[in-house]
Amino acid sequence: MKLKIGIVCYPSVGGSGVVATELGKLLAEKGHEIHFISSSMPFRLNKIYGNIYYHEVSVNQYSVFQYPPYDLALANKIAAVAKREQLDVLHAHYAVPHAVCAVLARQMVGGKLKIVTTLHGTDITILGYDPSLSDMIKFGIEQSDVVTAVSNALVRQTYELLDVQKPIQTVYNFVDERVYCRKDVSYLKKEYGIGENEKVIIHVSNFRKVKRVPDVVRAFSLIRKQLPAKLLLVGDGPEMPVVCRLVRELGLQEDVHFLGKQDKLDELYSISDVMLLLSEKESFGLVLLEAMACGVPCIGTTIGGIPEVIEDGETGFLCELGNVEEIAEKAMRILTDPHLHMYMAKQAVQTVYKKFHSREIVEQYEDIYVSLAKR
Ligand code: GMT
Repeated sequence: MKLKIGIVCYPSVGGSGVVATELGKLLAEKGHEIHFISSSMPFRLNKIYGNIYYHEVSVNQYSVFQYPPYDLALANKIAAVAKREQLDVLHAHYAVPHAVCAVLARQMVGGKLKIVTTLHGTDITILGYDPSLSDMIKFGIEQSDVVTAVSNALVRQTYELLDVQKPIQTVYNFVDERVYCRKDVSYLKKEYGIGENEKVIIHVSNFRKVKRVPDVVRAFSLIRKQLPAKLLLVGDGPEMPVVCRLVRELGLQEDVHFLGKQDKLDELYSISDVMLLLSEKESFGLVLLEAMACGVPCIGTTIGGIPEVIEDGETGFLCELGNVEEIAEKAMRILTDPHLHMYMAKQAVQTVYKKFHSREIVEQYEDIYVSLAKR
């Protein structure tokens, strides 16, 4: 059954936008017609597809409004696209504002639009604590036809925090295995001035406080004292000044590369030996999956959905939040034992294929859409 599917997402760099865009692309490859509705072109929509359409939400600035009415413009756009294109389903990534705007749009088109909402994390783990938004988030969830979350941990947190009655189904994130696989790009090490015998540790995030990037630097500092290594910090965000200062204080300027936002992450993972994601909140940790697909063992905290992605002792290690000694010790185990490294690298790739295969995840979403379209 070929469907017309609307996808509403945040287009900028960030896991939820990446997952939404990759999902749209794979659904289009399976013959569905995809309509992205967003404030700008999703950044991963980097190729032309005959059956992918993009509808931009533009907000006019009127002097009578103190704030531009983005949510209303989005609801209006969803309604217009749903009506004109006869969408079978609308998939909202994030409860606020997207699911709520979808509910409003459904009313505008006469109540027929089917809504799937995917919770990605921040909408629950941060905004869910905000009393000015929590009732609205709950409303968006309860009014959706089907709700999914990207990990079991996020499902549990949503029930605990918002006291919702709606069933929430876990659908894990995925990566495009054709893109995320280990490449022979060893020349890149030379380009970054990294010696043959130096180990490479990588961290990728948006440098928000919850990502605890200073812990990454502190753990690296302990590793660096024991063997020659470089740290690749990929991404940018509000914590960057704090991180730069810490790198200077620890005298690590020569050994830490600040790469900023990067597109070819698969190539950076391909020269990396260990990935660190030491967050205090993380519903899934898409970058872990990306790294694992490229054969990189991962070390993460026992937080949120991370233990569902990293299998402790198999595809990497789990560590207590903030325990940089433990993190460095576990990283050293991987970096100094080639057999363990090889075993974990292999297990990491296998886990991506067994537990998070894009084909199966996309099918799970398709089953949801089809059952709704038939209702
Ligand atoms: O991690 C972020 O700050 C970005 C955020 C987003 O909205 O893209 O990521 C969330 O969604 C990703 C995709 O499902 C997950 O992999 C991230 O774990 C999740 N972030 C948090 O829970 C903090």
